[in-house]
Amino acid sequence: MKSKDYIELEEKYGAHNYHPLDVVIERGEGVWVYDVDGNKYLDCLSAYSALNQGHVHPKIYEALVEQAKKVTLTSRAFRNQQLPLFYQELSEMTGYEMSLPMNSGAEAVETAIKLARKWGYKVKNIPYFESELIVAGGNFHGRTITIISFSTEEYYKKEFGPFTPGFKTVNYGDIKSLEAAITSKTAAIMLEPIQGEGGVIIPPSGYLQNVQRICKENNILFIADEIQTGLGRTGKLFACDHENVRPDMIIIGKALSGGFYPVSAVLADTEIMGLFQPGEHGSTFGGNPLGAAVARAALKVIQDEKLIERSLDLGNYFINELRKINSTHIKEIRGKGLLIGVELKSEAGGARRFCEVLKEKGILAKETHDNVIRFAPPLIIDKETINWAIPIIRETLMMK
Ligand code: IF1
Repeated sequence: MKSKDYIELEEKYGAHNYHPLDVVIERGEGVWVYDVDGNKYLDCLSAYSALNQGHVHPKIYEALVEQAKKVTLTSRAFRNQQLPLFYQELSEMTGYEMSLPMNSGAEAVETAIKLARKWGYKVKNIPYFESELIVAGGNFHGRTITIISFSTEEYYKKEFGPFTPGFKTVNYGDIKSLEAAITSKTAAIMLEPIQGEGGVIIPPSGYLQNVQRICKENNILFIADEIQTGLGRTGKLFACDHENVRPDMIIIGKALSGGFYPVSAVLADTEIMGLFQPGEHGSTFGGNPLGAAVARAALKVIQDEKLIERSLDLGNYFINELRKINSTHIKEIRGKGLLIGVELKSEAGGARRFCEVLKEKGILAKETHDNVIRFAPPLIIDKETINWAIPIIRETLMMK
């Protein structure tokens, strides 16, 4: 079967909730993927940062296979051998005393919201059912009903109400707007330290520090959604580390399993995480031994291969090379580490057409919000490969 046959099948039998580029990937290795017609591409999306360690990393693969031979799922009704080691290693790596494993990012976000609400009632003494959570305009935290309830993107929510109450939106990057939204019932503020889906939006320098300060002054929890920005993507373990900020809770997912298997988690200290009581929260698959083994290996790869340092160095290099491209289409290039957005002017005709051409030339990148091309290759990428990609990106951005 050729690409077009697979595409036909997919369009016929699958829900049309996506509009993917027409590349049918058969195999991936490191930073490269291969389609069913034998073409080779550089993956500059990394499954939205889930593939920081690259495709089919041999060490993570080995961990997956070894664990799959033994036991894959116990449920949390029983204990398993992998989970305690995962907890310990995650804690040692991140400096948070405890964690709670889930599967998808959205589930971990929901978990953090539940925990923040509980903290609001038990610790802050907010009257029951009156807790408020502050979020930012332009956010992306997932697709569940509660999460889309506080999306500011019409398209994600318009036809899916009624919505979950208890959320207030402030302007991202604007401290005054945050201050104005706080009441005695505010339990938490939840933010992405860089908005990925929003178009690689980096808040003004000092913003995260100010958020942290205001949270402390007002007895509010600071929750950072680092599902996309965490685990080395921006050149630090967490994007909050760029401002030396330590949120009360951090949510991670995506690269936590190096793309093999959905594993997400909420990180917090005992004082907060300790509030959950048996039976109040859970998941059939969350914390399963296969996922835990995969995540342990994925974290080890980040450390052993110094992917955080790589991301910082090569990210700087990549951005500088992109900045040398003298295309009239470019409005702004921004990024941290290997999370890079090239924003095009509105008259450029949309980012999608450039992504289509990049694909033809062997680079997979995805537009976000009409006018931004996101470049976020696996963190294992090397300078040579960036040097290969730059002329292609230049050529593409120079087209009429
Ligand atoms: C899709 C976007 C990226 C996330 C942050 C939570 C989640 C995500 C900061 C939810 C997920 C995804 C989902 C994916 C595309 C992708 C995405 F364009 F949609 F917004 F990365 F930029 N917090 N992001 O970025 O995690 O439940 O999906 O595991 O196709 O919806 P999830």
